[in-house]
Amino acid sequence: MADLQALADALTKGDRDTVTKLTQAALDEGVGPKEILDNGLIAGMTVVGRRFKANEVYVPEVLIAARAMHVGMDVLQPKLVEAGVEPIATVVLGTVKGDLHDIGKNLVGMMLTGAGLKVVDVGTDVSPEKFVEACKDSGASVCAMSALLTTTMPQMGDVVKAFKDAGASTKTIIGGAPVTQNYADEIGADGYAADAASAADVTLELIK
Ligand code: B1M
Repeated sequence: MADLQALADALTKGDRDTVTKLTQAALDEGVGPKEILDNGLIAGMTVVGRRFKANEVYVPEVLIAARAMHVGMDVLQPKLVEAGVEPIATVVLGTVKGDLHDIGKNLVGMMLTGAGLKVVDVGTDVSPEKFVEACKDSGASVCAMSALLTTTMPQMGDVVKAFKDAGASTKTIIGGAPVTQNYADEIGADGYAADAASAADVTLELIK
């Protein structure tokens, strides 16, 4: 019988072979792709996120688990498309203009994907215009921004303003080492998260 708990456990360990094998086995047994996604892959990634937040695991473990999530998704994706399963929401994610730091942003992307969201990663050094355009083009309901430099943080305010000026209802979430909740309040961002796992939690709250 398909063991989705074993699949989730294998993902938390970053065991790619077992993730591939158990995802395929569950499909072969007729388990729905959405159930495998929710109770296997996302369940595993949620555990990784919780452990990361609690400092029980660190960046390398998250990267390894995310790679296992990717191989599972490779098996599952065609079946999800066939079954017409849509992602919960689309999130545009990028590092703001003038800023090239992308390690934290990439972790945020992995956690968002792990939470069942579709992520459109627009990279680093992203201008306010590009954020707005990418959200419009992809139909994203959330724009997620990362900044690691005190000098680039003000760009986040410019992006929030650009959405307001465009009359867009897109929610904004910000984070990065120098960013705080106070700063998010100051610039009128809808959400702030201190780490990648919290970014997924806050984003899910924003789209509720
Ligand atoms: Co840079 N750098 N760097 N750097 N760099 C810092 C950030 C710095 C603190 C180092 C220092 O001086 N102690 C300092 C910033 C000072 C400041 O402004 N307060 C600094 C500087 C000054 C610079 C340059 C200006 C140096 C120079 O050239 N003179 C330059 C700027 C280049 C540019 O961006 N235009 C520069 C360049 C670089 C490298 C290219 C060499 C490299 C980046 C490589 C890359 O990203 N591909 C680099 C690195 C690696 C760092 C440090 C050492 C590590 C950053 C990192 O990846 N951390 C950093 C010092 C430090 O932090 N110890 C430093 C690991 C990562 C997992 O954490 O990104 O914080 P972090 O992400 C966290 C959270 O912040 C959060 O989740 C993640 C984990 O859960 N988070 C979000 C991040 N984004 C989020 C978004 C969210 C929510 C949460 O919602 C959307």
